Amino acid sequence: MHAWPASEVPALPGKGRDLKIHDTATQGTITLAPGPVARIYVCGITPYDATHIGHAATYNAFDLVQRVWLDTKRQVHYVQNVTDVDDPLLERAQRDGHDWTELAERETVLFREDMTALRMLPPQHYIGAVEAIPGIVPLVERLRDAGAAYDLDGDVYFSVESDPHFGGVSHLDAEAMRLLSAERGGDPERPGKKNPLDPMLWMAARPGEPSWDGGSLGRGRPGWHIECVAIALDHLGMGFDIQGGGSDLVFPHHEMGASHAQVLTGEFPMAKAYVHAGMVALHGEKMSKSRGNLVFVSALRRSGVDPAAIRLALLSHHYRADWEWTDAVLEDAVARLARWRAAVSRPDGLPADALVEEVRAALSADLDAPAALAAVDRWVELQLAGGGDDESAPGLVSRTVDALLGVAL
Ligand code: 5CA
Ligand code: ZN
Repeated sequence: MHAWPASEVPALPGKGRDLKIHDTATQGTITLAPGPVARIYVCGITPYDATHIGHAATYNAFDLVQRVWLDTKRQVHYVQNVTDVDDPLLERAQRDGHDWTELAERETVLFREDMTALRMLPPQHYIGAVEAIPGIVPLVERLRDAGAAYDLDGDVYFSVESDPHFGGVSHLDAEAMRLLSAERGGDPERPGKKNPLDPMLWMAARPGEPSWDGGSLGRGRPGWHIECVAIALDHLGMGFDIQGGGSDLVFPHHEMGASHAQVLTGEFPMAKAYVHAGMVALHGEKMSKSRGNLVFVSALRRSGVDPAAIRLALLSHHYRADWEWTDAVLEDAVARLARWRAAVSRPDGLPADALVEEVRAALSADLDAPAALAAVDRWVELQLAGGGDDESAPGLVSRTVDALLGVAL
């Protein structure tokens, strides 16, 4: 699949700092010092509805990661998937009488437009589950041949007991895992499984559902976790820097994915850091396609909201916080954007070298975007109150805000 166009990232004077980031697996903050090419995998959308503010907030967090790395003069190798075949997509298409491929294609097009408008940097590899199937099948065969997967009425399950590190991403107890598994696509109640938590790797073809040639597995379609593992290993290899997604992916998705990869390769860990964004709520509940309490990025754009204001609204919350979308959040962002634009449109201003370092310091410390905004706010207030005579300052502030925060002033 093709991704979306990249907006240019201005180079800043000097060099940024290495990223310190909270890692779910070690339950602490670690300093990542990637080589010249930093590697990141971020779980993509299941395209059965438009991009909502919750999605955008999660992708914003990982966009900041890349901007921090680029500022350290590294290259970034970024991979993202599209879960373009899965139960929720098929169910939605069936419910609405649409062709599932057309639904997936339409929503993926819209997602690309939203990401472009929000100035999110595109992945180098943007891979659909369907196009990944030829790479998934041999992985499932290998797991089965190694005794880490088993057949149940034609479906193939991964045995969580085959990974000595299983549980090391989420640190949940068995009961919590069972509940989350049932809630998030698993089938802990299915009789015949070796362990109720075992996730499906390959689902045998069901009548009326799409299916693909699975070689020795028979016709069917891939499970959700192995999809991301196959794409990540194919394009990044083991030991990449960050596996990213929202906190609703900690279990089972990222736990299972790590186990699949570790059993397949015999290496540990799959990713140096497992990074999770908090959940955005609307009217007191997590914004979710299944609940339908959504604010769409595309709807805001259509109603005339500047995407830069949406981006500032996302940035005004720490990525790890759970937060609530309200009209006031957006109004504050619109007002902030206007102030910032007024401040940088003056011909000269207060020297801004210290501000560049403050923004760098804030973002490298576990992506503290609210602290970065506060630093810019301070410069802006002084600038609007009178400013100085440094002709290069307004341009430097614009470039800093663009390069590190993805906001075009
Ligand atoms: N296709 C899978 C990942 S492989 C998936 O979870 N798709 S999704 O469309 O449901 O979500 C896409 C991304 O948005 C995931 O990282 C998910 O954790 C994140 N996300 C979903 N809802 C919210 C929310 N309310 N707030 C923050 N992030 C969210
Ligand atoms: Zn994923």
